[in-house]
This record gives sequence, C-alpha cells and structure tokens, in this order.
Amino acid sequence: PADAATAVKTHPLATAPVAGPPTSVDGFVKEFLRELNFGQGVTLAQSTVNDQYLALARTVRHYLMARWLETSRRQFEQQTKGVAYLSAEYLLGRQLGNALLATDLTEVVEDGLRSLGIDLATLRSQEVEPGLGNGGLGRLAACFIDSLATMGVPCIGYGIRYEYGIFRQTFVDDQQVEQPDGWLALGAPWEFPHPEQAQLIGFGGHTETYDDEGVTRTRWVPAWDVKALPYNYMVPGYLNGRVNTLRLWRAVATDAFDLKIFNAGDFEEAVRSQTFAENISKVLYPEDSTPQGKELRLQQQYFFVAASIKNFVYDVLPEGFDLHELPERIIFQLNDTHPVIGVPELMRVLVDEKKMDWDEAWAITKQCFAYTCHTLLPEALEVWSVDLLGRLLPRHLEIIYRINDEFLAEVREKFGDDELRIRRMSIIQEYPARAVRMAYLATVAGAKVNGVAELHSQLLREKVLPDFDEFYPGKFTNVTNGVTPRRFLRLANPALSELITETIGVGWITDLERLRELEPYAEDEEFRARFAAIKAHNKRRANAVLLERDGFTVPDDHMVDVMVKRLHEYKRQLLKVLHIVTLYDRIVSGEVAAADVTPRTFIFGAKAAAGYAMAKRIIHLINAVGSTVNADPRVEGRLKVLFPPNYNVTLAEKVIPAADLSEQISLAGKEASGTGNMKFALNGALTIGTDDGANVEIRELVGDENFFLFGMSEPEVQALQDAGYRPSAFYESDPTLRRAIDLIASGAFSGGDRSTFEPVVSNLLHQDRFMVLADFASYIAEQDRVDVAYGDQEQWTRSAILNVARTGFFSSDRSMVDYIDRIWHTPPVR
Ligand code: B1N
Repeated sequence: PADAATAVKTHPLATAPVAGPPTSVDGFVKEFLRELNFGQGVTLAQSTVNDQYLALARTVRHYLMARWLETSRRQFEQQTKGVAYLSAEYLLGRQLGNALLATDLTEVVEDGLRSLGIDLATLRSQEVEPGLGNGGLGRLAACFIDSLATMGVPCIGYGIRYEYGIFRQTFVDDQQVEQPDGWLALGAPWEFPHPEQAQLIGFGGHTETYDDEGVTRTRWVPAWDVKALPYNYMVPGYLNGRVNTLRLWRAVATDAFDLKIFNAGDFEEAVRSQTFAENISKVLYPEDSTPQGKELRLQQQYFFVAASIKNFVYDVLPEGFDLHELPERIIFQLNDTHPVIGVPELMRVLVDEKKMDWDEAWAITKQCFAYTCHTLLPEALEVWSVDLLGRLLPRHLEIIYRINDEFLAEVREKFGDDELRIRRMSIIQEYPARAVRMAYLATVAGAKVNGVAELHSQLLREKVLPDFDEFYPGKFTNVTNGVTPRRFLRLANPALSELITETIGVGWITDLERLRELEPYAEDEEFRARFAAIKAHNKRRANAVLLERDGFTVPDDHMVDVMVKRLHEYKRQLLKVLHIVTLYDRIVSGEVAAADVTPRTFIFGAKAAAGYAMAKRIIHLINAVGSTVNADPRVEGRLKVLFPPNYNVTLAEKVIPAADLSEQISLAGKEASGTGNMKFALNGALTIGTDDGANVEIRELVGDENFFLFGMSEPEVQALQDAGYRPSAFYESDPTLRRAIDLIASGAFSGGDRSTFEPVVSNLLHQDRFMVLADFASYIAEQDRVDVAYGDQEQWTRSAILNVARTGFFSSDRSMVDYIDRIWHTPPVR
C-alpha cells in the first residue's frame, strides 16, 4: 500500500486537475445534460425545476473545480501568509448568480439552457439562499471572503454549517411568527462534505497534571466529545481564476459516544445522545447584538473554533511545520467576540499538545489573532460565566486565569497598585457574577483591535476600552466596512452596471473608486435621463418581485422610501413609524390636502430576535399602521406602507436598487457602521441619516448637499444623557409629536384597542432609551426637505449620480486593502 500511495502521488496527472468542460454553448449543454442524467438520474423530459437547478449548480461547479484545486495547490506550494477568518456567521445569499458572474458563464448558460427550453431566471429563483447569519456582521464576512478571493489573497473562512439558518419570518395577524429555515431540504449542490477529515472536539471533564520527563504538564480529560465534519464551499474570485475555500463545520455524534450506550442495550439513550451532539450545529441563534449567554451557544463557539484551529495546525500546515513560525503563516481574524475562545484553545494546543513553553506559546498566540469589534452597546459585549465556562471547558478557564494574572501583573508594573484600574481592566468581571469578558480577552490577545467605521473606532477607544487604549498604544485601529461591488452592484443592478460600464469601462467592478469618473455625467442631461429610467426600471422590477412574493404593488409614480435592517430599538424603526403617522395625520385631519403630499411608498424589511418582545411589538405596530394607511381611501395614491416578510439577501438585491431614499436613522453613537447604508448610496439612493456609524463617512464623501442629515450628534446625545433625558418634555412641548403618539395610543391602528400598543407608547414616553422623541422634530423637518428636493427630479437625479460616483470607497476590496496594510500584512499569491 505504501508503494501504491507513492505511485498515486507521482503519477503525471497527480497534481494537475482534469480540465473543466469547454466554455461553449455546446460544451455547457453536454455537461448539463450529463449532470441531469447521471447526477440527478432523470431525463430532461422528466426533470423538475429543482432537478434542473441542481444539475446546473453542479455543472457550474465543474467549471470552477480546476481553479479551486489549482488555487489550493499554489497556496500550499508557496506557503505565504494567509487569513483564517473566524466567524460564527456567513450570510452568503444565493450562489448561482455569483458563480456564473465569477466565471463569465452567464451568457453561455443562458443560451445553452434556452436551447433546451429552460429559462435561467427560473432556475436562479429555485435556489434557497444559505441564511447562515443574522444581519450586517454575517453579510460582512461574506463580502470579505468574496473580496479576498477576487484580490488573490489566501483565505480560509471558518464557520458553522447550521442545519437551520436565520428563521423564515411570517406574519400572522400582523405579528411575527418564526418558521424554521430548512435551507438544505431541496439539496445542497454547493457543498463538499469531507467526513474523512472529521475532527474530535472535547467538552467538559477535568484537567490533571502529570510528569513528562521531569516537566510538569497539564492535560485536559474531556468527559464527552463530538465529531466536527467539514463542508467545503467554493469562494470564487471575480474573473481571476482564483477560488478560495469556506469551511463550515457540522456536529455529529462520535461512534464511541453512542456505541457504549448501544452496547449497554439502551437504544433510546443512544439516539438521544446523538441528538444531543447534533444539536450543536442545528440552528443559528437569531440574536443580533444581544447575546443570551446560553450554554449551547458557547458549545457552538468552541466547537467551530477548535475544529478550525485543529484543521489548520494539523491538516493545512505541511508536516513538520515549525510552530514558532505560525505568525508568518497565518492570522486568525476574530469576527467579534464569538470566536474568542480560540485564544485559550491555541494556547492549549501549543502548551499541552505541542509541549511548548508557556511564554513562547503566548508570544506566538499574541501575534496570531486580531479582533474586530462590531458594537458599542454594553449589553452586546459577550461575557461567559466562570461557572459555565469551567464546567464546559475547564482547561480553557485555567488558561484564561493565567493570561489574566500575567496581564494584570503587567498593568501593575505600568500603573502601580491602582486597584480600581485593575478591577476595571480584569478579564474576569466580579459583579454581578464572576464572568469572562470576551472583548477584554480578545483585546489582550489580539495583535490589533479594530472598529468598523471611523466614529465607531474612535468611540471604542474613548468609551468602551479607554484603559486598554492607554495601556496598548498603537493596538487600536480602524477599518471602515465595505460591501462587495460584484453582488451589490453588478449582480443586483444589471441595468445601472451596464450604463456605468458603457460610460467608463468595466474597471470599476474590481476598482470601485473608478466610479469617480461618473462625476461629470451628473451634468449630462442624456445620462441623467438614462439614470432616472434605470431607477424607474428597478422599481418595476421590485414591483414584480413583491407582487409575486407577497401580492404587493409599488406604484410607478411614488418615491420609494426604504428602511431594511434588523429590528432593534437603537435603529429606531419607531422614528420612521412616527413620520408615517404624522404624514397620515396631516392628510386625514385636513391640515394638508392629499394632493399636496409627495406620494411615497415606504418599504420595511426587518426580523426581530424571537425573544425580543419590544422589537416584536414594533413589527406589529408597523404592520398595523400599514394596514390602516393602505386601507384608507383618504390617503390613497399618496401613502403606502409595505412590509414584505422575511427580508433576506435575495430580497435586498431587488429592493435596494429600487430605492430613492435610504433610511439610516439610528441614534448617534449606537450603530457601529451599517453596511446597508453603503449599498443604497452605491445604487443611487439618497440617504436621510444621523451622524452615526459609516453614515458620517458617506456624507463626507457625497457632500452635505447630497445627503439629508438630521438629529443629535454623538456628543449632543451624551450631553442630553448627562443632563437627564426626559422624553415626556418633548411630548409635551411638540404638538406634532403629541398628535402622532396620541393617535397610536388612541387605538387608531389597533381597531380601537388602546392596550395593544400601550407598552410601546409608555416606553417612548417614560424611557425612550434611544431618544426617538428628542430627534423627532429634526427628523420631520428634514423629511419635509426631502419632499421639496424630490420635487426637482433633475436635481435629485444629479445627487443620486453623485452618490454613486463618490461612494467607491465603500467597496469591501478597499476594506481588505486596509486590513492587509494595518493588520494582516498578507501579500497576494502570484
Ligand atoms: O455588524 C455590522 C455593522 O455594520 C453593524 O453596525 C453592527 O450592528 C453589526 C451578536 C452581532 N454588531 N454586532 C452584531 C451579530 C450577531 C450576534 O449574535 C452581535 N452585529 C453587528 C458589520 O460590522
């Protein structure tokens, strides 16, 4: 067998992959039919749309395969430094369109399918998007791996293959009801399972010391373990022959685990234990920004991070690799604190398994991790109780304690016995319960710590981690988020893409700053007319999608005003509702003639975490206001509220290009960055927004005259907070606000029932943590300016064009360049 193995490796065809099918209509059709017949086991005549979709996906994979194998081979051969992106979420969106774009196969496939009587668009609609993320954080991970592949930077994305992604949202009686997202049910043609590369991941148990030839060492004896099976996904670069890898882990029971119980004759218990193990990758936690501290979530985190580190150290690195050189070979980028347990895990691998000296191991570990923080909300900063951590991962808790002891000793050395400071900076929080502050652990271990927009990074240094900023000069940096122009402009907005390409060439797709060349065309009347016609076309396209999906219509002549993002109080969907209620009230009270109101269709998209009661009430309110407004003949043709359920990446790709106005109205100092804001501006919507997150940078780039700014700045928010915020004072002094709130309280949107929205109203009046009432007047005034501006369509279109031309900065390719320059120092592979 050894000889046979050598023969396999030295065969002339051993390393060169078999070429993919020819890139011709004929070549494609043959391959597609082969897949249909041999892969799906059906003839063309018998095949269903799903058969055809699966066969097409596999056919497209064939075109990518040689590139994938070749990319891996070169990366292995060159052993240059790469990125391991550790993220609990990847919100990928549909794969087919992106794969066709990356291989330039769209036309060939369209023609080939047409010759068989099949419509490509129908097959594309058949794909169920992998919704393995909640919102911005997960979508950002997907944009980043797209950009790295396109730039030829070696990267493995590591994460979890949830069997159920973000829930499917439905509305029953205007209220959110969650349905499981069985995204795998119709087949998973994009994944490559590798059960033979499974890793064993331990949990629980105890630690013990032993004598290792005179050295006392520690080992962890887990009480139980699960198998982590890798599923690989292709991450194709755009037209560059590169294909990187996304490796998602699935949990299954170990044989040993249930065999023992089987042999004891307890079949039921054996099956139960299997279910227990497989629960780990069963479902994505639907909490965006407010972690719940559930044991299963910690299991998920450790599960995928431990599997990824094992995979990298034992399988990806060549045999005999000197682990002292690890920092020259890899950077583990921590996407928020969710993967931070990887820090003590790498220490455990180096010290306990590789028998490295602690100090040496720590010096290496500190260079191998970098941490991205995505929040400013105190309740979003993850902590794990020492109790739970010690039970689930006893060795890791010991390691964290030692890291903390040594860190606090350094703090003492620098600042003396400043006990208050020591307590503030300790990785272990003492009150209200002993717990590990994961953001602190990440900051101590990370070579760099970054925020996700200029303002966020500044506030992170000044308000969230000021002691650490002082202690570690140079550790903190900023990398402003970005979005991939391939998916969010080229794929989502083909009409605008074509106009741009016709005007300035195709270079913008991989060099988005080139959109600047469009600036002079804002003054070109013919260009403006074409640009406006494309917006109208995109509205009709969104109308068609919403009609088919939800039975909604988007009137041709309306301003399309869109607020799509997770439902969270800090994002202030309530402020948007108060605006709609105000417009409605103006008309029905006779204050303003309906004919004098700019016709608007408001589109909402938002999921609420299943356990977030206030967010769910706000969803109910939006739907209730929508039902009332849409049914009232007095505002017909003027105001319309659409709230399609289950907003996801697929719907975003249709709605964003249709928008005239982008709502980015979070309380200043709360939204870390936002990325939807970037997608809208790039697609020629104007923004109404606060000075928050990346809005600040968008406004700086597009210019004040092309952006609708309102509301308090972050320092003003702070000042109001410090002075003592009383929302009722705003209610009492502003009659417009009072009327809007009273209308909701009166039961006007709840069939006369005053109790339905009482919790929302009383929260606004007596608490209003996110200062909706304080920004109301400013918001309404700015919205009135929006109406006036929209009245001058030529000027509006000028502004929209300038938004496109000036937001090339927000390409995730640029974000990657910044990460490479400031944090990773990874060159592209030739
Ligand atoms: O990350 C995005 C930012 O653009 C958004 O401003 C920010 O809110 C978002 C726990 C989160 N921060 N924190 C999360 C997600 C899931 C979870 O379980 C927290 N998401 C963000 C990209 O930087």
